[in-house]
Amino acid sequence: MKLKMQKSEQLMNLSRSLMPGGVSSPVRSFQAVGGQAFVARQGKGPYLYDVDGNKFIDLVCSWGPLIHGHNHPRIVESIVDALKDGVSFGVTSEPEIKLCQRVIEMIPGLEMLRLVNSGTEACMSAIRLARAYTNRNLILKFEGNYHGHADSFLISAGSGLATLGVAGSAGISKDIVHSTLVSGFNDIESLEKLFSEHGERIAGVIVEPVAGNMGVVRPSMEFLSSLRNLTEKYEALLIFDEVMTGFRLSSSGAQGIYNIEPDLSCFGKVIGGGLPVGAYGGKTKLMSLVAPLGPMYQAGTLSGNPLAAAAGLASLELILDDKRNFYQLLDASGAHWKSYLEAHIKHKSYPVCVEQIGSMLTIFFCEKPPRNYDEAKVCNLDRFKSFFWALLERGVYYPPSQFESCFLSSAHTEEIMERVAEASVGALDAAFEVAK
Ligand code: KE4
Repeated sequence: MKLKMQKSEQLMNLSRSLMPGGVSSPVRSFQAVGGQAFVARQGKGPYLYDVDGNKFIDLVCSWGPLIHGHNHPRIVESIVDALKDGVSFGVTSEPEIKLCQRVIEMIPGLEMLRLVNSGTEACMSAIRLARAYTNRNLILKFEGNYHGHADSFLISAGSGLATLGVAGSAGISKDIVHSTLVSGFNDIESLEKLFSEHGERIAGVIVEPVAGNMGVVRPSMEFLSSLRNLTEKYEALLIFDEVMTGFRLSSSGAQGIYNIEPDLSCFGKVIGGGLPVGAYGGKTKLMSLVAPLGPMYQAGTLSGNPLAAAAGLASLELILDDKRNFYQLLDASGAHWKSYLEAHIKHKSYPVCVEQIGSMLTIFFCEKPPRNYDEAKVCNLDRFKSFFWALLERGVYYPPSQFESCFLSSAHTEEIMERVAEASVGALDAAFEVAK
């Protein structure tokens, strides 16, 4: 059924005259899938409503933060309560202390944390700290990983850059490019080679412990343990970017699942409950270099904002209310959807595969689950585009990019997921029908 998009079209025309591409973040332009991006009006539980009255089951959930769905009453209440005391103080407030305390309690080995306003800020501060601590210059990242839009990261990055089909960004100075080494994700050989050539000059390695920004790509255990061993051997810092995976894959993120303790961790998304929060942290020995204690400067007008901290705290406390069951239900939703899809894909012999871990899932339009960015890039993007629109027309909003992950929430009940499963199988058939 063709979607009504008149109001979205009008608003996006106005928006395009005011903001680049009419968006505050590129992926929202739907540029990778063509067609008219919709304008959101309201979110409620698993649903997103647009300004034309269309109602979608939301599989994006604001790109990860909304692990309890839209407008969970407990999170709304925490924001309203905090609001009664004020929106911002510019001095420490109790909500930010409590949020830090909660995050530190939930991540084994974490001793100290600094709150910032985004995942980008968390990751850029973590690499600055690695350079400050080691007095070295080089940072090593992985193809297809995305750590936000700080200069050092916009080299062979995933997420929005992959979505737009660009490897890097204009405006990055040459010396920044030369200070960032890039290795293949899951490629131990290339990692060992880079360390043997540059090891003594590497300040830190930053990695998405489970990659979500080329679509979901699991690490091999050997890859993660090689990372830990090599960084220890060469005394470089290992930084886990858990902005996406933190508190999504388990109550202690991906590091809890793979049982590897990084030197620094970056968080975001879930710990803000939908409001702007990022954080980076590690042992006190490292964090004591951060101003005002030490020589590494980092600051932020609205860092630790009391409303955002209150929302993040409520988000974590909802998880802790029954964390075992919380993740079991989320994981089951993802697993059931995956097996339903795989049965249909097998039955129809579609060149499609599904990668899923917990409540993160990607449907790849290629034969086998990618193990790295090169393998993800061979996906059939035209087929993906037809699938995206066929699914949207069936009332399900899937991420508008092959190189992103779906995010499920506790609001995605069994009944909702049955509808998602039916619609996604129908959209696959439609996408392959079109191709005939
Ligand atoms: P932000 O600066 O967007 O809050 O976080 C950057 C970031 C850092 N690390 C990881 C692993 C991330 O996934 C992100 C941001 N994720 C993307 C979606 N894949 C945000 C969506 C967008 O850019 O609009």
